[in-house]
Amino acid sequence: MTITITAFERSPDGGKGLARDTRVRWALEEAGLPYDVRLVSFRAMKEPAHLALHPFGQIPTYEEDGLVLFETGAIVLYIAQRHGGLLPEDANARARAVAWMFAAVNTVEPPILELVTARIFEGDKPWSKERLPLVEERVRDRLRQLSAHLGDAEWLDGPFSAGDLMMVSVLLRTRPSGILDEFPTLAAYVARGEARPAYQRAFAAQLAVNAPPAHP
Ligand SMILES: N[C@@H](CCC(=O)N[C@@H](CS)C(=O)NCC(=O)O)C(=O)O
Repeated sequence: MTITITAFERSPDGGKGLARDTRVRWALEEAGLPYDVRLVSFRAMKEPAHLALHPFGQIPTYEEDGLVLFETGAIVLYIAQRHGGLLPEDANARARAVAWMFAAVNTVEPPILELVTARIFEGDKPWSKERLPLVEERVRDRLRQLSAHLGDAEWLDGPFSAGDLMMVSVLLRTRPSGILDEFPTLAAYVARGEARPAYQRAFAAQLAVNAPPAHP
């Protein structure tokens, strides 16, 4: 079995681990699966060879013995369903972990993506100063709710699961804005995720691509 994922040839975040290949790398590391990485340029992502793997011309993709997947939620779920450690055995607990995966990408990530757009791509627009506080407040609303739910718990629902993997990955994207640190409960939750050896390996692997050590 050979697993190949795609990742940015050079991530715009310069190696902060915010590009979405990191969450797939993390899942593969949690599952103990070796994988290859094919790096793609922004131009190559929009060319037919890559569009055949990913209809929206994005990264990451996942290839394994004739199977091609895109969408990180689907990729992480596929890995989690086939290998131990990322989903509970109990059927109800498993369904709840999957619900948290969807919550991460479908409820929490959208306002965070708006924030990234507002800060990075719309920062030079004349209306940006007025819009940004509105977008930030939408992110805070979600983070307040999530923080209240998490409370003193270590993870979202019992032991660490793919739901936490996706949620931590999504929350990491609020760090550059400073908003994550406004929520100490969530900042500590994210730090617990980052402290996992599998995350550390995933982070180091993407860093080696995006900020390779300088040679003397
Ligand atoms: N919903 C998709 C989003 C994929 C996505 O936005 N990928 C970004 C990198 S993190 C990308 O390829 N951006 C370049 C582009 O859209 O041209 C997923 O979770 O896989």
